[in-house]
Amino acid sequence: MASRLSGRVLVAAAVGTVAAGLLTACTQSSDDSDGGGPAGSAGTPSGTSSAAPVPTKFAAGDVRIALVRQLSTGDYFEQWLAGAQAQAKALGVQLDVSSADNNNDRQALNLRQAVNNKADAIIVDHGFAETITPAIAEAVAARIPVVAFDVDAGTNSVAAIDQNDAAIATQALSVLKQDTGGTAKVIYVYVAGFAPLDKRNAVWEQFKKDNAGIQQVAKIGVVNDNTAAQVADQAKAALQANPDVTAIFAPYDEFAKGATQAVNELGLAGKVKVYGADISTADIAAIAAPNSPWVATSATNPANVGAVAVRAAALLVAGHQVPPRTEIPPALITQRHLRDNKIENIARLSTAVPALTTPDVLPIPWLS
Ligand code: SR1
Repeated sequence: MASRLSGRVLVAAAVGTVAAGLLTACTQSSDDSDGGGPAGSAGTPSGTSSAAPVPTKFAAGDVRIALVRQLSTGDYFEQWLAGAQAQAKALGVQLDVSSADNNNDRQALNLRQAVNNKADAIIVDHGFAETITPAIAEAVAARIPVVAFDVDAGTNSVAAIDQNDAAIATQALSVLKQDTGGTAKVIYVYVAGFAPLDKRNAVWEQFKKDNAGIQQVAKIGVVNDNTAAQVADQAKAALQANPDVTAIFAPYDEFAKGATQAVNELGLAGKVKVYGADISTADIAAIAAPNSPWVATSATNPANVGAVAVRAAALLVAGHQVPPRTEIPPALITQRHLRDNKIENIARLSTAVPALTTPDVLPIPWLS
């Protein structure tokens, strides 16, 4: 099984990359002609050899992009921000970051503030549709280019960027099915309202319909500053109430960390396996640890996704067209693959699975 799964890691990622590259339809671009005009080779930022002239506004270091976040704690969100900041630095743009710490009203307020401050572009990172869509509509009405990551923007007038959440759930569940033979009592970790989790949930609902032997015996979940620890408590209670459980589907790494902790603390690692989503260096350590119950995860590289979002915003500022929807494909990462290849951190994983890095998705023509 090990080599078959290793092969699938690469195949799944490669297919998704092609899909992302096939997007051709285009959406809004900025009306700001300052951003689109070339500056000539004198404006080339240091460290780059420009294939295209650097737009004037970028050469002048005059571009401000607001990043309006719903959440910021946890490995995923920290890595995503690091990738966004590195890309912003490479482009010479100022990235103004706000986080609402899961306070949805505050996120809408932060977005309105970015509009009032006349940001050159706004990236909305997660958010609940009910609170964020009116504020996004105001940004669009103010003719500010908007990039919407992992959020239902309620309009086609933004550039949407997502991970392929259906593939994330499908890849993790394919291993669950393989390991259990399609018959298992399962604890499911889910919180409604987060667009990526809702999309993964749709796959789980269909998976249960398609696999009569899969029985969800408990649904748990919380998203806050202490997600992993609180999911661990919930998972422990659910495992104790359902001693015949053999699998936990936890499609967010904070969920999977909590589920893993619960299984370990109850001494059930030989019996209950965890199927997750996302990846980080800490997650790799948790998955590859001796006797770890966390056996598979499906993930993109969050830093890469953050970089793609900033490139989308920069392209719009420069007057380039960006596809209305860009989907970043995930790769399936198994415990066996990590152990066999002695992968201990994200850097090694990125080398082993090159498709996790997608410089070809929304490339910047003036940046080599
Ligand atoms: C609470 S939403 C968490 C998810 O957002 C990103 O899409 C990550 O993949 C994470 O699983």
